[in-house]
Amino acid sequence: MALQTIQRDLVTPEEEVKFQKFISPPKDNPDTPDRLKPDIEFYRKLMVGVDLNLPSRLPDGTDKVKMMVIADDAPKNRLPEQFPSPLIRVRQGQIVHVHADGGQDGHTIHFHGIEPTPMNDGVGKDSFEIGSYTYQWQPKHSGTYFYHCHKNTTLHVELGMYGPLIVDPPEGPGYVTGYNLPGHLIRYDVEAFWAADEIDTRWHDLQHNAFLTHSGHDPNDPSTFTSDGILNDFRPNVFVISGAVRANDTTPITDSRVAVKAKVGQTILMRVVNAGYTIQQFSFGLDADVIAMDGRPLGVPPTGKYSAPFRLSAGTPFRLTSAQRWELIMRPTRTGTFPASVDYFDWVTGKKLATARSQITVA
Ligand SMILES: [Cu+2]
Repeated sequence: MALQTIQRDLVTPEEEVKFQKFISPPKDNPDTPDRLKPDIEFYRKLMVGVDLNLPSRLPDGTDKVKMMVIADDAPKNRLPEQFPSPLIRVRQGQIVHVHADGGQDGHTIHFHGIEPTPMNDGVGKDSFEIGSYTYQWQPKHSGTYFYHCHKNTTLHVELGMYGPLIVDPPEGPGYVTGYNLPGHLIRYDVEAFWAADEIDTRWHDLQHNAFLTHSGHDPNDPSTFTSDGILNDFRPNVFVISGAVRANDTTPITDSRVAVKAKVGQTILMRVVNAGYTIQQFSFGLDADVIAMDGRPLGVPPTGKYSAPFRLSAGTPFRLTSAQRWELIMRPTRTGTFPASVDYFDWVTGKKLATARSQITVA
């Protein structure tokens, strides 16, 4: 597909001042450079509180965790506030606008795996933190992604400021790009998106700039660093898949965001992302073809020229670290209830911390 090329001049000194790094809150709410008419638009408000109810009380008596999310902010038909943040779904080649309101605190949205211009990449330290801004980008590769705040990232992502991002091929939902001659399209009937994550409830009592340099100060002056953070000390005590909290190591999650239902003869597309900080080991009780990793289809030119899709036989585990994404195709041939699980391993010691179970029901 031919993508649109924008001819532009260099950023002027007047423009540049609006895009200064390390300014929190930003000096200005800059206009989007090279702004085009969008094919699709989303509205997001950064850092909105949502309670995550727990299936049982923690030892300290708490029965909910305060999450911070990137909420839908659409002028009409606004989605309820939710954890994880609501899906952004676009098609390859579309001009996408995401109108983001970061408020006075200054947040960002980074569209992980998308390749926009630097101003639209939403990496606070490399571009700028926003008050309000319209992110503009055009996805070149269909696949599985996620988006998240990239200010004080370690904390803000942990607090819940992330959401799933799907780039469909131009044919739209129901088709995924994967090795399949002649057109490298695979049709699927059932789609699931697992964002596995874990929560250290102590972190949710921190203020959102914890361990960040004080706003407005010289970011290179150590005397402005705060020491109220514990972000090297991660001891998760709540484990989730796509916002559904597991009760214990053995009870399957039946929440419809996680449990998969399909019929014999149907094709299941399983999208999986490690949205946490542990090493996550996934296992599915059906044979699966791994067709894509990190938003790039295996075996499909140009990016997959030197790779190939491969088969994982039922129950074969695979591990993902933070932000890794895999796409798996499963084609159940018999009825039954098949296990599906995530094991969470400590990011430093490698010790197993917990298991979250669910299932794939084939009728
Ligand atoms: Cu943030």
